[in-house]
Amino acid sequence: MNLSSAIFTRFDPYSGQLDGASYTERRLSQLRGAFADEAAYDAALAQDDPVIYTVATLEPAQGEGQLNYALGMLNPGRIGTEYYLTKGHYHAWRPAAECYLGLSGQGVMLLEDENSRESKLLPLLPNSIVYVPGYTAHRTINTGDTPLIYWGIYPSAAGHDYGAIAQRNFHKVVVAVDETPTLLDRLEFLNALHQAETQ
Ligand code: S6P
Ligand code: ZN
Repeated sequence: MNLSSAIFTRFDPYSGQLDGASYTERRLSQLRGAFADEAAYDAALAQDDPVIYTVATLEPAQGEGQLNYALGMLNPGRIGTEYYLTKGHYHAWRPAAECYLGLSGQGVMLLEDENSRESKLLPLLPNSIVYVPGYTAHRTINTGDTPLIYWGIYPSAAGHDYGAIAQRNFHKVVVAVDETPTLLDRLEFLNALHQAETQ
């Protein structure tokens, strides 16, 4: 077995720092198309290009039976009424499942089954685990006021397929309605936005 030195690692459950990890940073400008309200997206980006989330990844080993893991840090905020979110993806190796563990902050996970297109909205909170089955698109959403910090643990062969989401975004959106996180159909939400604009 060819293990790297990452067989024991320390992390900070409040900042998302993970010793020895490689970091991916996603700024607002890299999330075009992810948020439903394009006008709100353009207006926000004209003001600033903040870091929306970071992912600290450790790959102790590759190959059959191995696990990789990542510590996510998703900032609080909204574009229009839609909460800050991750791009979302399927695993390139579709059967690969994943465990998400909430560490700090308050959020939800949006799951969408590739075949049935059925959606599930699950809380992602400290001391809770969300099991993401294979063949399921998954997106993390921060519905709180503080950074949402969480683990994702997945087979090393899982990979990411972002293209499928870029082509066909999730069917549902999570937006603030009377300050309450609410799951709506994307099309209904967009129609309501359009109607409000033309009134
Ligand atoms: C990887 C796992 C997470 C995400 C992270 C960022 O399989 O699901 O580490 O990479 O939550 O999301 P995304 O959609 O930008 O990769
Ligand atoms: Zn994943």
